[in-house]
Amino acid sequence: MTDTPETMTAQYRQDYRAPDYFIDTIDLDVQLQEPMTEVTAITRVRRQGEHQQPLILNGEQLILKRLAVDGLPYHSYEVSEHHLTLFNLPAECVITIVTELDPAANSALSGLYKSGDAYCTQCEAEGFRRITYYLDRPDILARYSTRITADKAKYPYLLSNGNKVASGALDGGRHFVQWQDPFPKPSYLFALVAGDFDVERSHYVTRSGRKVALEIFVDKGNLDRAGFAMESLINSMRWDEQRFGLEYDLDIYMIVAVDFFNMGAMENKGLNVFNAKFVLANPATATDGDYHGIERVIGHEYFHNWTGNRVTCRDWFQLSLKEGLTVFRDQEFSSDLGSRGVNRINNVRTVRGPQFAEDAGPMAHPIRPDVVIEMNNFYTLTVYEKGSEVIRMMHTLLGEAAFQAGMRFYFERHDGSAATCDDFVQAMEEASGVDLTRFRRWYSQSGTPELTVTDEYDAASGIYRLHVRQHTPPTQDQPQKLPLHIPLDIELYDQQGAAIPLQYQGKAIGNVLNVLDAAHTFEFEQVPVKPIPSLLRDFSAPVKLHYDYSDEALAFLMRFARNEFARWDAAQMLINKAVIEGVAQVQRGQGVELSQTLLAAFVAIVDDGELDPALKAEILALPSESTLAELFDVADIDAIHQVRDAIHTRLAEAFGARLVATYQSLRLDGYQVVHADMAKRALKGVVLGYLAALNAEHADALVREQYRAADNMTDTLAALQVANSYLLPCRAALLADFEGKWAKDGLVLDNWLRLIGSKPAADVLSEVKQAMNHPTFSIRNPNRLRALAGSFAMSNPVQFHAVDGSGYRFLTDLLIELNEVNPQVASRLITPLIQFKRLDGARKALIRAELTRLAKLEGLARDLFEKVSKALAQ
Ligand code: B3K
Ligand code: ZN
Repeated sequence: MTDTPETMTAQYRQDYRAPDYFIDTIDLDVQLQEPMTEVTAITRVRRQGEHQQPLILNGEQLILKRLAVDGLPYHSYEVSEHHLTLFNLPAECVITIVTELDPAANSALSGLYKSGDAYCTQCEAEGFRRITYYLDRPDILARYSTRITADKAKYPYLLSNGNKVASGALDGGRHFVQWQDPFPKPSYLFALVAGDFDVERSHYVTRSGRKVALEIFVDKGNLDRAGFAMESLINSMRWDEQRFGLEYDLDIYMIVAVDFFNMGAMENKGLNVFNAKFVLANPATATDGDYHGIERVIGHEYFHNWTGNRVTCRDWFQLSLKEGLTVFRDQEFSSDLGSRGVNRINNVRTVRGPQFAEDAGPMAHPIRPDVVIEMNNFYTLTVYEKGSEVIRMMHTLLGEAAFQAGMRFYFERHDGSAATCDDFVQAMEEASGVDLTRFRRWYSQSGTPELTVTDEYDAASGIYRLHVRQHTPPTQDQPQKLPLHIPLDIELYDQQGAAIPLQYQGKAIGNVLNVLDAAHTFEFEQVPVKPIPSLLRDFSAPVKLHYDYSDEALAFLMRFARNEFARWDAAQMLINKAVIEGVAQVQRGQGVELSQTLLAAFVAIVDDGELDPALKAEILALPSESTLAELFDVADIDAIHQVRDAIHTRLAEAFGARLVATYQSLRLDGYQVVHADMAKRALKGVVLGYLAALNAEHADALVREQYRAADNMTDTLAALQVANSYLLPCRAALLADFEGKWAKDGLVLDNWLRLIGSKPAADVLSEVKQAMNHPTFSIRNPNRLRALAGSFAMSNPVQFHAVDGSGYRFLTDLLIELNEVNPQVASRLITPLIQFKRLDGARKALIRAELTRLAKLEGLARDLFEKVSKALAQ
């Protein structure tokens, strides 16, 4: 990397200017050949208005071979490391640019690169400029035609966006295919793939009768793993018609699964490129979680066809316009097809854990950021997950019917164009008549708001009052905060667990209270007894809630709340209270004591014959250590670990003989990917963990047996996870057996790498380093790297934060190597090193020293530079 300081400068949202030139069409001719690929780009360019500005095209790592304007060689230009600038152009012209590039040398996996033997592309956010010189910004919408030429034997499939319009054989064993995309699109949605694949084919007839060919391209020999992805694609197409009234618009939809990919998948028009992890699955190789992930990501990319592709983003600061909305849509898809409660719980875990941590760290930003150095750094939990929560709040405030009216209005107004977040809110507001003035602040304000609720009950008048105060603590990017419009969903219960109707001034009112100001009091009439409130039901806003619940009240809600999420949430709060008290006890040198109320409430969950086993599993699975760390100003890593462990053991003791009985009752004959069975397997895994806490010797036998008898990857991995977390005697043998079976299958081996990275023992780093020598491991493959190094850095807090600094040093050394190879992946892995605000002074000092070492690195990539400099500014 030889980034000049000039490229480290920040871009500001406020500085947006409409482009000086438009590009209406682009004809690409891509000659794939070794070693250099030649790209000819012919664009029709139109000056926007009267001005003398030059045309400044973006380009990186390209060799310019030829430049012509209106067919004649052109000399009035300048080339620099990042630009091609053309002077004195006529108002309208045709520009021909011939460039060369080297895909095999592209380990950053942005632009055109090689994944194994195949060529593929990744252009979002700014990868197209690594293919040709172009106005590489999302508000330039052009019609693309793409001709690809390559060796026919090595690359029988040549794919691009849109419809195939011509193909044929050429001399020298080469062939070509010509594609035409009828929809104008921004360059980030361009894609090209060339390779030899097995193809899973099906079709879908849209509700207006268009027959769409569906094709999923996988590596040779993987056809038996493509069926579920196809099923998910068909389900997505049907669901989007039924719930959003949106239909697919081309005659073909292609998905290509590749091994080398920086993130999950990419929604290129008509030609999605996917990380193979989110396509390939069969019972022997994939867990229930993997199946869920495939359904979600296939849906997500498909839903982008309308929210992202038909209506795209004006500039990258508006990213949440497409991402927050599309995450909301994929969450609804998963919830309509599976369990709404369980999906909500898992989405909330992500927001409360890693997203809140992002808000509290040096990268804090609003869902619509104001300032960016490297755009790839803003594909964040804030833009995606909190972005989805913001859409969900609008859905809560408007209701489904008005929200859908807003969606229709949004498409009527903006289809075929590049829009802003404001445009979206405006459409929702106009279609519904709901005033969203204050709500808009969610787009500009960063950080996690905190709601503090107190209450009072007057028995004589039957009046119950809720006093709600909101406050958003300052974040690194924004010291001043304003009150937001927060929908607060509540319910009140009497002592028998019956819901008390909400009434004010003689009229029934809905469950969603509008908190608009810093302080607000809500009054409810005809409340017969002092109620127990269920607050922030369904996590109706991405905020932290403070209400002084007693253990008894939480146990009550775990039992009586009418909503699944609220029951789970009450259990979380009960555990959180116990962890806060437990850490204080441990710090005073005492043992961890749990209240009888807590123990009885959890025993009642195990005993509840009516409860969906999936929800049971969610309630019994304790919050992760990193989520618990968010409860403290200074997080005592070791004490949190110790207390969480102790709670787990106390609960196991309280469950006692119920555990074996439950474990045995969850046996299944045969493997099916259906909710009822997935639920049982999830609960079985959680129960096996409790059994290990109770009696390691017994668990060792059970784990060995489960591993031996398993006919699916979920049960296999559940056994391995317990063996690993409790360091059972069988650990080494089972891990070795697993490695022996799957040594050549990267995706499955990732599970093994994750187990190694999360080994809860002081020698974990030596095992990690050894695994890096595994023939299937490569620092160039993001999946392998994330599985091994990511699990160590993000899911093994005690070892990663070891007080000798070995974890920090290991990660920093790796980042230095990755800085050259793949800065985008490096920039994701650095997260646990920059979020050090809650650590103690000694650990902070160790981390600062490592970050300083990185900061001094010559040729530090922009991606890392942005994060390291912000972290050190803390
Ligand atoms: N839009 C892509 C993400 C691109 C990330 C670029 N660094 C996948 C998605 O959100 O659907
Ligand atoms: Zn997306």
